[in-house]
Amino acid sequence: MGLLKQDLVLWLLGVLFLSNLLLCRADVHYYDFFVRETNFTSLCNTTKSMLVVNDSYPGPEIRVHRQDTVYVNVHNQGNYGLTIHWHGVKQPRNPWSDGPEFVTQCPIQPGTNFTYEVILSDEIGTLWWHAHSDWTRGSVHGAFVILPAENETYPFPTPDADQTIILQSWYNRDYKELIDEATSNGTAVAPADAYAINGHLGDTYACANETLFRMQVDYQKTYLLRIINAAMNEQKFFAIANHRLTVVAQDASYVQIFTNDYIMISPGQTMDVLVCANQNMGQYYMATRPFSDSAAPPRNNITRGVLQYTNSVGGLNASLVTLPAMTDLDAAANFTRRIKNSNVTQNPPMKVPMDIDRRVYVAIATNTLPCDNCPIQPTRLAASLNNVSFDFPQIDVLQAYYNRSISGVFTEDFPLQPPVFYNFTGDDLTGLNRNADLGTKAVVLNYGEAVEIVLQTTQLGAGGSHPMHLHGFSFYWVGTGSGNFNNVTDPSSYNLVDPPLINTVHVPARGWVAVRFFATNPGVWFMHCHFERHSSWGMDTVFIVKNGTTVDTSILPPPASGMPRCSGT
Ligand SMILES: [Cu+2]
Repeated sequence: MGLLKQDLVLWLLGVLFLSNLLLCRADVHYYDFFVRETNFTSLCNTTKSMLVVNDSYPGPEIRVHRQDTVYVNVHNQGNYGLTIHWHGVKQPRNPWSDGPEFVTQCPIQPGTNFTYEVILSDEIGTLWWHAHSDWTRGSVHGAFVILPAENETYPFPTPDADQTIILQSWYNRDYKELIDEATSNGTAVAPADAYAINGHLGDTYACANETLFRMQVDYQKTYLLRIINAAMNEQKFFAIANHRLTVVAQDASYVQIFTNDYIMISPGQTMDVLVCANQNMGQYYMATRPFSDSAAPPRNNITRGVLQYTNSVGGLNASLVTLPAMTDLDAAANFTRRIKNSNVTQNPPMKVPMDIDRRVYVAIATNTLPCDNCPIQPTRLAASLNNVSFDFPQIDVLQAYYNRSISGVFTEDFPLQPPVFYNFTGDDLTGLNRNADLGTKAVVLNYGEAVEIVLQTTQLGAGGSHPMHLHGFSFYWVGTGSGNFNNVTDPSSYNLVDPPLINTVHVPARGWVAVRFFATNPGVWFMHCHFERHSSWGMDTVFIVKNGTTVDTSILPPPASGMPRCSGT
């Protein structure tokens, strides 16, 4: 089926949309990222050496316009190899610069550098960048702000200023040490010690010497908050005392504007939110705490910052800021279901596949695997998609796929449905075998195919929801429901009119979501849970989109200067 007549019309509209934007000059920007260990002190004077970019936590902000191209030269001055990913940038035809370690590249080794070519297309608003190797993204991350193109306006009154708000997890120990130790023991990394807003832990922790993040505002001005959930394993509620939050975009795509007292944001997601400084001039807390529906919840800490009116007098009133309880499922669901795609002209025309060529039904689970070398117990924790626990190869999948002379790196047989059907969302799964199969398996899609992925949570292991992220695409989130997905009756409940266009979807506990997209970006694209512990355990897979029939629908050649070398090649 692929692209039908109706899709052709939409495609032409899309070309017009992009060429309109291109009438103005698309700029090229150059950034240098120096990645090195820097000392930071927090929580009762714990000093730790942390790998960061340009000595800052969070790292430097990239700030460009729509359709620009960005070159980032990453100089690895640290002690181990790493990669960087440009989260939510679709990188048309250019998987070479996408970043996930051993999926599209091998790590940039210490003492070497690699220049990423980050190609923007229709993204608008806020995205972010982060390391994509082991747990290093805990400290190696920053905002990626995409302003309207020169001849383009916001689909709402232009805000007076903007402010990036990055929600983070803080560990007293080194991120790499933590995951290396947990991996060799077959155990879980302990929950984060604290949470931070823009690197500040705030005033709720045991030691009173923590700094508060302060955002200065002028009375009656409107601010665009660019909120990024960079936390490792925690979905987050966020609110500001006395101030309502007006959501205008998610994952670099405009949404139908709505106002709420709080937001719920999953790791990997970004939200653009307007806040008007229209209250009595004073100081107001902003606050964040986790949302969790898992049997293995994170710490229920609140971290606070301050919204501070210029020339205000008087102290802070802690009682004014209210957040939903950590386990408030309704608060999370009620917020998330309000997000709808907007038909403003600043969004690309909606191209929701009405008929699909391929459905991939994916059961998400946490598992255990036998472990002969584990010192504590003879099993290790694992996770899987359709019972395949992703085994990271030693040579990246992209290189092996592009250069067919390398074999044995991956196979093309990721199961298109769960190998065993059981009551995925049932309570008593005690009799089930919790083993998974290790493998490096990909789904291969034809260029232009209309794809539906149905993501199904299971109660195997700790259960709970998962923020599932796909590289190389934004997809339409067309459906969600509780219980086990029914492929006959559930599609009738889909929203094919105004589904949000996002890159990370919240898959609810004891339920499912359906997402759709056209496979028009040839390349090798990672899909994984954005809870770092789950991704480390194997809750990942790879989508390979084959080339189309023309040069313009085929993968770009690798960079002339070469890719980072894999060991042994
Ligand atoms: Cu997960």
